[in-house]
Amino acid sequence: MLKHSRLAAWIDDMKTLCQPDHLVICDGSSQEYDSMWELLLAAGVAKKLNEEIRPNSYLVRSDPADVARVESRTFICTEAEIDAGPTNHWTAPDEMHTRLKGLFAGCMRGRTMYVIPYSMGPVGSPIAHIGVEITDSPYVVTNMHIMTRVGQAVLDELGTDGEFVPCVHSVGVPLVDGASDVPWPCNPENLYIAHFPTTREIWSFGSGYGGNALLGKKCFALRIASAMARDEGWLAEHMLILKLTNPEGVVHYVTGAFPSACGKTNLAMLIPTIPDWKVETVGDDICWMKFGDDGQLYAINPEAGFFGVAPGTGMHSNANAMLSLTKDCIFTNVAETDDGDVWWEDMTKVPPAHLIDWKGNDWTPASKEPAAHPNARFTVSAAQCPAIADEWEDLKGVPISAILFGGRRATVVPLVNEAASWQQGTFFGSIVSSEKTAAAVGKIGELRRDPMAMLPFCGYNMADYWSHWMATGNKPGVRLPKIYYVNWFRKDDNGKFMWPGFGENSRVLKWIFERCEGTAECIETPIGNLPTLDAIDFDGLGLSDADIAQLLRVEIEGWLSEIPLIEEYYAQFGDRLPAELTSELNNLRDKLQAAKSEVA
Ligand code: O2Y
Ligand code: MN
Repeated sequence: MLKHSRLAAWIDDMKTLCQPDHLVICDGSSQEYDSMWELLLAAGVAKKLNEEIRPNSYLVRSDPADVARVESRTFICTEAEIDAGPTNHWTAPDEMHTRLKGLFAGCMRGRTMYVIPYSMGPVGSPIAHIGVEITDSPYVVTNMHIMTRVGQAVLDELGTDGEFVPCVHSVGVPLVDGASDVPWPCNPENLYIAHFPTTREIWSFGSGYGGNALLGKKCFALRIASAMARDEGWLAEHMLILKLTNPEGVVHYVTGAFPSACGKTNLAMLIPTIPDWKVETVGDDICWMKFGDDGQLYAINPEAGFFGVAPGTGMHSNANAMLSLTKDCIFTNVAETDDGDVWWEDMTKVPPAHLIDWKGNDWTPASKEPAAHPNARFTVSAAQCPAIADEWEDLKGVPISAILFGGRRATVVPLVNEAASWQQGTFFGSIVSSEKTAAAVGKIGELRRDPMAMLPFCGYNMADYWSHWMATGNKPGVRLPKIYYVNWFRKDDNGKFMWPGFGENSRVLKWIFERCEGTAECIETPIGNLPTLDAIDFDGLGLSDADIAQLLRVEIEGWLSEIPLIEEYYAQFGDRLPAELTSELNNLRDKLQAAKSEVA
């Protein structure tokens, strides 16, 4: 018996609409988790991996038409189109509700409706929020068990009238008149991932994959939460959270926003190459920050697990991720080895001689297609990460000293620069750009602007979101984090990466740490504060003085040629663009021109 009458009424309404054969209120137990796998094994979509090698772990193969988030079918439904802004797909709420109600009518016939009460963030944290996902996918239930906190404790926290975000999901394939099921039901022709920021609800139809279906993640923790954060004066960001400890035991917590496939999970779990420095993980993807009584921003990771990209992950690139994956994992769309384990590109230098690929076909190193889908995923509890920080579930969150923005830029953007103010930092965040990736459907390799790495995840007009950042910086009595723009992806004239990245990024983190402590040197430039040439420890990297100068220089011409591109990008936001951004852009132009005439 549910004691929350609004929740009970909503479940009744959804049951009437979707007409499932059965209804289950999920309790988050291990028995429930195991029973979902029994269903998925029987359906032929999952395979239990070799218990000796990878205990209690499963491989799932999705339909090849359902392998990634689909931005073109992701909608922000506000009354006025302008409130969704030019970077989101928009439909009016009434129109979308009508369309969805038509699709959801009877969509769960022949299936079970699972009701998943879940907390984003440790249950009881003042920074956490609660959602309830209704789904007809047992695969979603298993993933939600790992990625969020599910069960009775959440219902207890909700009490009789607590706030929750209602999230409805269906794979969109009713089983009518005893029709037989397929291993991975989905309905890509009728795909909708619809968000209603005003009424704070989410409806998703037609996909069973990742961000489209695990509605606590991108849909709630970013799109809906960003609108909640705007209304309530906090920040919901697409950021990792890491704990950095120096050899003396002093700690700073750092967040970082990077577009998909820029090595965010690797940075969150980095093993420093500099002696006696320690990096520990608080979160790898999403960060919610609220002001504490002391005026500092405190952050939690609203998630309980990692839904990481498998290809590219190996002991060489992210040992902590690999060591997290030894047991109790879900692998989706990776390849299967002959001894019943998993493999993906770059997991090992030498691929196995034979595999079953993500589509279920024989594969050898001579095969033309990759063995794992480029967006293949692992799902694993964050608690299994050897680098997880003790305080990762601290109810009050961790105080943030620095915020990083970064993209994948071959030219212009230096290795690191520090914003001279919160306003300049917000400007840097607004102009982040990166190459397109496999996590989003589209052409791989193209460059796109991805402000604050929130382009696909901002639940309202991006320009209003920037205004919210500006307002956050103007709150009286706050002690704001410093903001940095980093770029691990500079290339030299021969197209070779100039910076080794991975564990060596700790050298940049050290400089940032020391800036927070007030002990590291910098020089003031038109693009903020740059490290002096000897402020970062480059010893042993084999970089020449010219390389270092190149990594840390202000490319005046390059930045000047970016300005019209930024202007053009900003123009789409019309008068919603905060005046502070125009003023930052004008300041940058003036300072670059002054620096240019000085050099000349
Ligand atoms: O393709 C998907 O459904 C997942 S996308 C994703 C998953 C985990 C973390 N980040 C992302 C992303 O696209 O930023
Ligand atoms: Mn992400």
